[in-house]
Amino acid sequence: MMLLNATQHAEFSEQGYLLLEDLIPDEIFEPVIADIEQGIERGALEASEEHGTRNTFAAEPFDRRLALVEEAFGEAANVGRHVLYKSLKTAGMFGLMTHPGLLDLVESIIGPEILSHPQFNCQAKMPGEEISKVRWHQDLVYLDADAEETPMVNLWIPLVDATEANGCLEVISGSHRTGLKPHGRLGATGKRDISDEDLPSVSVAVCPVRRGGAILFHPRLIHRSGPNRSEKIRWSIDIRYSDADQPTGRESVSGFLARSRRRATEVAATHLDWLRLMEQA
Ligand SMILES: O=C(O)CCC(=O)C(=O)O
Repeated sequence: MMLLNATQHAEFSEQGYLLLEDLIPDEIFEPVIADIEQGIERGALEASEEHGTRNTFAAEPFDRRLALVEEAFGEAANVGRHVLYKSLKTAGMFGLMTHPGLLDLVESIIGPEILSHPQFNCQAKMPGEEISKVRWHQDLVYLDADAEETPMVNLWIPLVDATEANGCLEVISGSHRTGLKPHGRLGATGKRDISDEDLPSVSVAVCPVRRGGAILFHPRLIHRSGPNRSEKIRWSIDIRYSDADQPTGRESVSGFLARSRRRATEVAATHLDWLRLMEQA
């Protein structure tokens, strides 16, 4: 079992995050990336047919393809709709969410009754961005207030190397101990942000992380991601886990039981169980 050691526990309590390298093997990423490629293929095929071509840019590399497809067919074609944000409910994604190496770490923070939380995202941060679209925020504000005390932990997982140049995560170390801040709403995007005067005056940690690594962080940690000034897409997945016996703050959407001692027979075995729960919710 890969548990956090005492030093990592102390660091997590103090800083509100941990940068972990070499946590997720390639064989876990490959099916996720294959699922994303398949979703892009579907979207690109639909868009290309409308444009009278059948070019889906299939030979392009993963970290360029969606950008090229959007350039060809326009953002309005929404080619990424089958994979972005909460669309990726696939076997590959389920394999990542239930990777024992991740669940062991999660268990050492929130205990053995683990719900894969309904709030998750697959994000493509597009190249050539001058201003980041993800500003300072705390993830907990996106959940109903009844989840404020629910033991919960977040994981941010890059599918490509995340660097300062392509907009890796930035965090305010220790900010999870400074309370929930007021958040405004950013125009029509639905995204929330904290204004500069409400930010604690502590230093910002820029957190580059190579593919295979992840950032484990507290749901109250103030974080953002920088602009993507590179020429490639910064793909990432963010997921959360919460104590399965406590409110998720998203009662209308279902997560799935990822590990449990008390309710072992209810643990989701495949992504089909997850889909079934989503339909029932
Ligand atoms: O992926 C990003 O750019 C930002 C992710 C984020 O803010 C989150 O995981 O809450």
